[in-house]
Amino acid sequence: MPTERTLVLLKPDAVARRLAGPILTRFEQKGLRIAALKLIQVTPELAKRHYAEHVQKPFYPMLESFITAGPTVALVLEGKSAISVVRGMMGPTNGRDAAPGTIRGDYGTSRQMNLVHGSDGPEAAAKEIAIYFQPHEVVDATEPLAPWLSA
Ligand code: YYY
Ligand code: MG
Repeated sequence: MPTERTLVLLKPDAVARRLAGPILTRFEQKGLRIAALKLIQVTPELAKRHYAEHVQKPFYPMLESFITAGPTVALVLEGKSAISVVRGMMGPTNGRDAAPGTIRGDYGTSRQMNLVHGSDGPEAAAKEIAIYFQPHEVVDATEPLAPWLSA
């Protein structure tokens, strides 16, 4: 059960709908630690780096318009199995398929405007954290309560 870091985005729909706080609260309540956090404007160039695997797909132009449409909160979350824990809390891509209790299931019915991004594996997490954050922006911390959160 390794301690992992994952790149999470609270996408422009989450920020515009004033859901950044409630979604962040869910991750904190789960016991994940915020290791980095900032509000950014995603540029088309940044979107192409982040979504490199999707750039050639038919839906990419719409995805780029959406992700650059307004401010996004970028964060690094840390915890035991943080990558899969976050993916589980997000739910599947399409809000219509996402079960109640997941973020996408509770807050939306869209496939594109699905509120949140989370890295889908260790390689993606390393790549995506490096796209959004300089090494010094990701803050180490020793947490006295760690054993109570994830022993
Ligand atoms: O990892 P996840 O966000 O759940 O889905 P991906 O398959 O990586 O797609 C990235 C992003 O692209 C997705 O969150 C919505 C959007 N998208 C889309 O607009 N239309 C599709 N047919 C597939 C994905
Ligand atoms: Mg993905």
